[in-house]
Amino acid sequence: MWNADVPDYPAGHDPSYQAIPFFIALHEGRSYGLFFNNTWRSWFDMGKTVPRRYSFGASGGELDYYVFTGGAERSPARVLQDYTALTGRGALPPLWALGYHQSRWSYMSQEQVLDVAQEFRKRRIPADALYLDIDHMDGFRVFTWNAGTFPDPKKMLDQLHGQGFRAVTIVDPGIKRDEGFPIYRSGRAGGHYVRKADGAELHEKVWPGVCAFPDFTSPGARAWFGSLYQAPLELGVDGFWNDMNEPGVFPPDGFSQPEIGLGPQRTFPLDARHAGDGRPGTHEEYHNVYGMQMARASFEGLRSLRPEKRPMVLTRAGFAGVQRYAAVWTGDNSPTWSHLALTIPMLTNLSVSGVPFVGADVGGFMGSPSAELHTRWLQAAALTPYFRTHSNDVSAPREPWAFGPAYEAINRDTIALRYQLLPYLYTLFEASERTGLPPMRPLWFDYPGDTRASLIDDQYLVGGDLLVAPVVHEGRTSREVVFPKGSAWIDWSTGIRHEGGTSAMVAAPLARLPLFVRAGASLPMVAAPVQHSGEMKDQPLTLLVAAGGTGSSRVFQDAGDGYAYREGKARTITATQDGHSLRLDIPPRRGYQRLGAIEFIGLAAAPAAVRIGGRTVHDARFDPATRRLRIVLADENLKEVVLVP
Ligand code: NBV
Repeated sequence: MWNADVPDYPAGHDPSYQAIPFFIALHEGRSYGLFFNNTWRSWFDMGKTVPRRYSFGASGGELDYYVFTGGAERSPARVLQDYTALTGRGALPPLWALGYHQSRWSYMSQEQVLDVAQEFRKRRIPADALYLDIDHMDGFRVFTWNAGTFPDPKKMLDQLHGQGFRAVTIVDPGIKRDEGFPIYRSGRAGGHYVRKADGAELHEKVWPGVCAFPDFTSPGARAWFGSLYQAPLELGVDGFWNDMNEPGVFPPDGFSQPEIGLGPQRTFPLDARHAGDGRPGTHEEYHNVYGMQMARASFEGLRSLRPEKRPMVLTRAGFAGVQRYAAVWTGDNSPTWSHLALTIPMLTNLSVSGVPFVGADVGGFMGSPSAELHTRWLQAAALTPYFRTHSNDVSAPREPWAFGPAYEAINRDTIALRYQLLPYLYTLFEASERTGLPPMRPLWFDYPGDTRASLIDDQYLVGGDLLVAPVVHEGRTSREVVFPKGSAWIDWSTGIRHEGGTSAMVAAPLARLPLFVRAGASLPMVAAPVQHSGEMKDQPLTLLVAAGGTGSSRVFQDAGDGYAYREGKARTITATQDGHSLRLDIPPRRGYQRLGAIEFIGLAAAPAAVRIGGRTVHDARFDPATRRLRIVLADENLKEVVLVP
């Protein structure tokens, strides 16, 4: 457990960008969890040295650990609820943060950024955010702009906002040691930098050249760094991206790729000094929390500078509890099929480590994916919590249209699927804030008793109601899907029902992401095409009801940003299915999207009649090809829909 900058990491490589010394055990359907509350370099030997025995330890600190028994249920969900009650839960992100995000290292000028934005709108491909990587800065000095290439950031940001885009800028921890740089001087004057063992300011090389580094384990340094967000906020920047915060540094005699690659990681000297929030200590003790404390400085700065909006912070490094401050992405992955496959276990493992808002760079960061790999990757990522395409400085363009018209059409549909299901994802994030349960889950998390399903790592669940089985191998047009025991699953595209405990080969032509809805579930969707999340509020909701099961589902609605929902300015619709009836509890509207339609899927045939409140509905439409029955609602005054077989 040692936060490390590991570009191009092979599968199974250890250590990685984040150290979260927590695991969930599962044995014969029963779970417990163990959290080793130790920030030093720690290790876990899971039956490697002595089979059937595990051990753990650290290079320093105390043997302080928590065991979560899982309560009476002994379930993974209960373990995670208890773990996140201790280490914190992810706050509900602003709605736009759950949309599609497009990034690259770097969009080099303000014209280029605006061109990309315009291209999205012209081609009617939905997107919510564009990212500005390190080249937007003046000589990589944080919180500055390159006056040559971004002469008028305010104007650019206004134009982006006018088209419904948000902008996210990168903020690295290294601050250029430059007497002419006011931020460097103000950090030094405040005594906010990490010091060497001999007390002198610590200097290491990163992008800007020689840098000093804020000591994020000091409350004063965090407050100071947090206050620096005022300038970009005033210009209109919407979100922020903390990179290189393991911390990763370059070799003293210049940057060379192999040396920041795998192997012993370049970071601060282990005897560098940190304030440790009142408990001073060495870098060896605080290395693993440096990144999380940076994300905290960013999050808390944004909370106090702009209290009416929810912060959007993305971080690369983190520790147990990072979920309180930021979304997490899995760093510099590669454009290979094995890296695509790896995203599922990586993201589900982060999720069950308490971090709900997670994603991997779509297409692989380290180079250029083939058109097919990119298309499949976009599909696999479309329902992951954080959905961003990003690539390095030498890779070919990777906007959704970059691979030609045939792929563009598929990519558009993939991103549109994300937007259709955004109300469902949003509902899951609201629940996650209260319960700690992640939107993205490995199958064993919800089905701990199903031994076969619990071994699957190329499928994932989104909440309890969606099962996603992406194609992660080249050239495939079908794949096997394992359906967890205890639920039946309705194929999103065909309406075909699969019983739990079975598996099936399903068709997966290039244009299709195999997707299944749990019978009994009711999912909120926006059926009409939107260009960004801001357009959703004007569209009615469609409730997608997977027939032939029982269950109760929620739909959470609020303003999409801000904190009024915590004072009750929100509404929750409940839909309960049992047998052939769907009961609805729809509180009065107060300006949220209205429920405009109900769509049943998984019906074997058209029902003989559809009744709402005892009256027969005459314009319900059944499509035998998809087995969907669509009922358009005149208003929200309904309590029950009955399908007469
Ligand atoms: O800022 C440049 C990149 C960034 O695009 C990437 O997402 C980070 O993971 N950054 C790493 C630093 C350069 C790595 C070679």
